[in-house]
Amino acid sequence: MGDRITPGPGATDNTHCSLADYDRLYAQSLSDPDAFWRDQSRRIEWEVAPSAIANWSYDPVDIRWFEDGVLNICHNAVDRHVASGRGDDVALIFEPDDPDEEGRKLSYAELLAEVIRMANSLKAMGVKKGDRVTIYMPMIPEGAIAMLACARIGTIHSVVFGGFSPDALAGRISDCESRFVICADAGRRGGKPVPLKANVDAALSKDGVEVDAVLVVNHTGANIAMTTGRDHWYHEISADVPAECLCEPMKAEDPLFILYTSGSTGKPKGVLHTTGGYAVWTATTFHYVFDYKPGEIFWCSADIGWVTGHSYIVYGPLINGASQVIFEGVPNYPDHGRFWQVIAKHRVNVFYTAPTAIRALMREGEDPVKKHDRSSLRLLGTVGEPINPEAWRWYHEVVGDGASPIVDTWWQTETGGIMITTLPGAHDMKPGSAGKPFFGIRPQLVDNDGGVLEGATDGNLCITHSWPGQARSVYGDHERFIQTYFSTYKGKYFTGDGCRRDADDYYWITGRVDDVINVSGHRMGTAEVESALVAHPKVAEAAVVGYPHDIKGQGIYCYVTLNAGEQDSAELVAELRGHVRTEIGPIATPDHLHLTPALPKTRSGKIMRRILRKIAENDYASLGDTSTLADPGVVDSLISGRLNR
Ligand code: 6R9
Repeated sequence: MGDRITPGPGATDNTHCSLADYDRLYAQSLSDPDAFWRDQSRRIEWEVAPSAIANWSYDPVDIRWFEDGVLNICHNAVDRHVASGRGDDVALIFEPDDPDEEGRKLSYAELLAEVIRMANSLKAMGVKKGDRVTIYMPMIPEGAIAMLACARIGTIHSVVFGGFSPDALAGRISDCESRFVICADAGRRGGKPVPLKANVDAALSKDGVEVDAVLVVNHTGANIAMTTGRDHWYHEISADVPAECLCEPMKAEDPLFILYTSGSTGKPKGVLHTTGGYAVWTATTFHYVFDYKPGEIFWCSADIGWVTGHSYIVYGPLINGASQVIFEGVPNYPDHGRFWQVIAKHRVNVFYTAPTAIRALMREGEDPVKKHDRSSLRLLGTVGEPINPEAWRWYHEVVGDGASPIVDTWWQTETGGIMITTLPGAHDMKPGSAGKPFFGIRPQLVDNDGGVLEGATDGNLCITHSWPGQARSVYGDHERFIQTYFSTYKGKYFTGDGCRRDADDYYWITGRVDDVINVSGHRMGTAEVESALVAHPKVAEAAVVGYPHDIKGQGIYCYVTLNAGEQDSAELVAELRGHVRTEIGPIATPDHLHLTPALPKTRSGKIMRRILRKIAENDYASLGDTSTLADPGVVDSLISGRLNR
């Protein structure tokens, strides 16, 4: 059942939610969801308060929350704090990549002025309500400002992670028929430039990818090309825009954003979130899970290119009026103490990061941590992948000096916000377990045939009832939304994760059960990497699997067969790894590339991935039944190939 750790003395004083509160609120959220969510919806300032609360069905799939409510989420994240006299409170504390460079702080009043400036610049470029705008930015305040500006004028943002390649960017621009791009000249990460505008140019040079306008923020002064008529410098176009811009009234179910995420098949899906339910969900989860109190400093080290950045850098914290750090850099530059130095410098109270970062820093020992003052920390959080108990303990004992509770928050791009976690004032923690369902969440474990499993057991994790932050569709392909999430187990949302429930009703996520691998907390479809590989002229066939990796959680293992006449060589291996990197982005770079004369196939020609996974894991004893293989000899040659690398 795992160890049980009770938060230390003082750690749970004065929290928003005790165990008795949790039990009462959770019970109410199940027995009377309308009353519960009507109460929570008051965290939002509505132009028209909703009278309808939950209105959803999983068969057929049609999800609506707060349907007749009207609001603007940017108003809730920015304007309302200024209007209520808190305009001088700090909203964003920008910490640049280079610690010697001066950062900057934006108050809520300054943030409002910046958002208006960006919103009016977008309008000046011809952007209108309902348009899709692609945002490809470094981790600078303008990234969040661009998202808020879109929300303000009712356009749908699609943020693409700055580490994605021009090809990946092009695919995401054309899939949602985005006519506008917001980017920076370049970004900086770990002392190296990231050529964002050059990547945009490369993406837009591809056939069929065309936009009306590109808005370029000058961040580093890089030497870049500007296409006349299409590209606009932000500082120029914004110089003479009006200083006012009304918030567009949005219906609760109007789309807010699209975010592309990898699935088990085909190209990435544009997960669609709408306005009202997402606002209520991010506001409520941020309040309870991070137990935020006015005046505290919050820091989520994610990138705005992932859902964590959307929900817990932009919308959740800002709707709650929080003060937070936006960090451009990486954990190991200029040295392995960088995270802890930032925590000391800005007196961070709540820190939210990924297990992969914790594991990488743990390798460097305690000294880089102990060098910096972490006495401001009150609460630690993790997200993105299962955290191994050893890393959990290091985070708790070394980083948090045993004093700060940890919230291990399980959720997904599709869930919009945190779904399973302990609450700091309510629950004991178990290293490696995310904990308990958040309000309104009904997890269910099922076997492969959909049979419901009760009690302490292992199974496939489904959610049986909708919650306000749930994704509503896949952009432009509702059928794919239904197929992906609601058809495996009819009438239930299937998460794609495996999970164990223990006798204390704690949930332990065991990882993906589909063909999605989780590399450093980033989702990668094996099919995406395979299609990048087979696009190479020398490659005949490819099969990609995940395998356990000390730092990244999972690594990418690629089996590749070459076209007739091509020779296996170290140069070719390097070339193919580089090829995947260029096609998708650095996060997709294969860890192992195994050239093999053949892949193990059934007689019907299906690649037996189960065997490939075992070989990648160096686990040859339990290959299971190989009798259905067309050519069992392939397995021996794969094993000797694995051992030689
Ligand atoms: C927020 C985010 C979602 C997948 C999810 C699961 C894994 C996320 C986790 C976790 C164990 C946690 N995951 N948080 N696994 N414990 N606390 O990461 O969204 O990028 O869509 O990934 O990440 O496998 O299904 P996303």
